[in-house]
Amino acid sequence: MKLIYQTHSPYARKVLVFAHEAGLAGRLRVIHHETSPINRNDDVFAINPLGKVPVLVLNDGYAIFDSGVICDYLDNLESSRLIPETGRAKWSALRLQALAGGMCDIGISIRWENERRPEHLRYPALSEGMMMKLIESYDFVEREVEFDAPLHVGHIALATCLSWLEFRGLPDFLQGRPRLEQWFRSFVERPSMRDTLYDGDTQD
Ligand SMILES: N[C@@H](CCC(=O)N[C@@H](CS)C(=O)NCC(=O)O)C(=O)O
Repeated sequence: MKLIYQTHSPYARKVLVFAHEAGLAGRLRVIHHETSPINRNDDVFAINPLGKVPVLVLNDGYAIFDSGVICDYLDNLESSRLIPETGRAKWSALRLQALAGGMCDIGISIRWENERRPEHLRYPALSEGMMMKLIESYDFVEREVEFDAPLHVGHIALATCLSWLEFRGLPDFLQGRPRLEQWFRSFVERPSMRDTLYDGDTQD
């Protein structure tokens, strides 16, 4: 299978860390692509009309997106399940995955407002509103996440998201959040994280 990837995408890294943790990384050919809504990548559009990565291309050419669906697909290939099948464990894992995805979306919005958009088109009130959502999310994570539950997709999504926020210099999430700090510092030492460090910059 081919994983259409990006070395600085938190959504793509979530999939790759998931594959490492599921013992499937060896079955993926990882191919880096640059994407931006203002810099069309025809190869990506050929397999995803949204022009976004990650995309998993199966051996028969069928393309699967987005990152959550790819993780679900991979989870169904293996018996070592990282998405709990039923009950509160399942909803907690999927809810955390959704929160982490939303936090990445917010981080990207903040970067548009603060760096990517031409200066005369920036709107500080939007950036401030997005910052507020990020801080609310950090506090929710500190309060609510069961860090000691068996490893699941939500943990992977959160770690890859936080690591990206740190990589991009977005607001600190460790200060004053001791449960999160202890978990995150240990999680980034996992081989799956150490083998997939972020690199590069967005090409707009
Ligand atoms: N919800 C999607 C988000 C994917 C996404 O936004 N990927 C970014 C890279 S970090 C992208 O390719 N952006 C290009 C664009 O917005 O046109 C997922 O989870 O896979």
